[in-house]
Amino acid sequence: MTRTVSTNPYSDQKPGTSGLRKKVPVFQQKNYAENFIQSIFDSLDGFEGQTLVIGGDGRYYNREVIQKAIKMAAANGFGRVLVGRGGILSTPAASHVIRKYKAFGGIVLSASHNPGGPTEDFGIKYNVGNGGPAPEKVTDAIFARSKTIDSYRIVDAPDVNLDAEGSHQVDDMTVTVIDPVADYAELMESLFDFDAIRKLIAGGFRVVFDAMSAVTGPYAKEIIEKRLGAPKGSVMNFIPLPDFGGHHPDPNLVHARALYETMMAPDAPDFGAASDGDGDRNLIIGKSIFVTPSDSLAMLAANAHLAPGYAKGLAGIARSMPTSGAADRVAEKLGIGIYETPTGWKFFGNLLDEGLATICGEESAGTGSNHVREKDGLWAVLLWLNILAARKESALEIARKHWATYGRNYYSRHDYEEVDSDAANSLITALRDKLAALPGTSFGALTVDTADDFSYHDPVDKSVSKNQGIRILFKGGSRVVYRLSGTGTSGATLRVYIERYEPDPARHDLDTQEALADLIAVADEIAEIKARTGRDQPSVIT
Ligand code: VG1
Ligand code: CO
Repeated sequence: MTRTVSTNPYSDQKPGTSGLRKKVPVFQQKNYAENFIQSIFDSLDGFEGQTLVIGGDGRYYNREVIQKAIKMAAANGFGRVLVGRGGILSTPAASHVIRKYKAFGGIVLSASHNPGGPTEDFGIKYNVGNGGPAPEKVTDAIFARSKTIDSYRIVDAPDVNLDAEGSHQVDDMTVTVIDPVADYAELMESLFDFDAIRKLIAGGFRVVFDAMSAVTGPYAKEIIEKRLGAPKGSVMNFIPLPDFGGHHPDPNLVHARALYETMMAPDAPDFGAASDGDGDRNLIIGKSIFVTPSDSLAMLAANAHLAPGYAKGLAGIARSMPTSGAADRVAEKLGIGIYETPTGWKFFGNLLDEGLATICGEESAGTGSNHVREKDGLWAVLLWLNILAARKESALEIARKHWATYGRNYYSRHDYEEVDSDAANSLITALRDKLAALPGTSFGALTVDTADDFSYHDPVDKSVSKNQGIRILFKGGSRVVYRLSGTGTSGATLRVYIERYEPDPARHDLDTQEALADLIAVADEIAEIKARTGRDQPSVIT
């Protein structure tokens, strides 16, 4: 029985870089989740009788919102819901399930790398029929609707048992609880040479994977231990916990410190990796070498043809604007297209759908390809393993040779978290005001060549996205980029991206922060970061 419930709108349901993210108590306000879900449905057309995929990263409040979403989907006229067992679907697995079963779209419940728990973060994002995050015109419509919504629809029905596979009837709609791993694992087997990786591992190559008590645990257990034969224990922290064990499921050098130290020890395993809360990011650490995500994108693109799924070569490479230019050099050598998009995976969808790009990546440890329409953490790990198995060289050797061929893009991101929002906004405004005057100005040995606020013109649908990050490019190719995060939930996070290109192989073994020291100082001088934020140093350096 469908009920129409009257409600009052909230003014703060604007989706950010990747869906709506708020603290759990915000989501627990009366009708808060319902309003947003109904706003999604109200912004879509033609889903009557169609399939909706629902799943999440297992964080606190996941199960409650899944039950609401199922009952609301039934009341709004969907014909079928596919939901992962236990309410689990990693972001890339959800993308694959949407595509494979030709669903109308999907609701993915996640706040990705943000911590989870009763007072931590929760999130809802909507993915469209190609399996990718809703484009801006859809998220704008959802936000507009959320500001005027006055009722939502829901059926009165008992909760669905999410813990056993099988089908149930909820009013006129069928709900099927599916194995969250099976379809995804099969897709991975179709892309990579599992035999070669199995042989590598059987020969004593040691892999460790840290699932960070988040969603990739069940996927990595099945694929890395069961199908590829890595010994039990190779996958660490493999049970998804509602609070991620109290940690940030953010695979970077701060939150995955233990893995980093393991990989730098004299008796280190050969290959270490980690993924984030919802399984779409990756951290790659070879024995004695951390591979920056920007370099990883370039190295994967340069070697992808060694994996069966990419044997025919790549159509093009796409990277977000703040991501280093390392991939550009690979694209140039391969004679293929290179695309520069704003931050956030939603901008890659058109390029992938049109066949313009095959591999995409972001400096924030997201890499993926046209196999789904999301970034994919385990995919990146498996492509690395496939390349290691094919080249029979270590990650360190592969990186060294890559730099010798293409030069090295020293790269680092400095994050200033939970900065006062007004201070952060006025820092950006002041920077914007300075842009026109900067070209030609010198700071020590560095002279500004161009300075702008990045605008993206989508080559496929011709949409324009403005104000996507302040870029300051120096003569010689170094650059600094500033932008405010669109995924945080308290205060503002200022991200500063710093890059310098070094062609000389004799200078490829420098410490990254030292190699970038002059640029880091200039980045502060131009934006007055210390003075305006009151911070002496960044909260996180990656
Ligand atoms: C961050 C990253 C961005 C990524 C986004 C979502 O966004 O910088 O590259 O696409 O998170 O990733 P922002 O706006 O905070 O810089 V995830 O793994 O949170 O879905
Ligand atoms: Co994520």
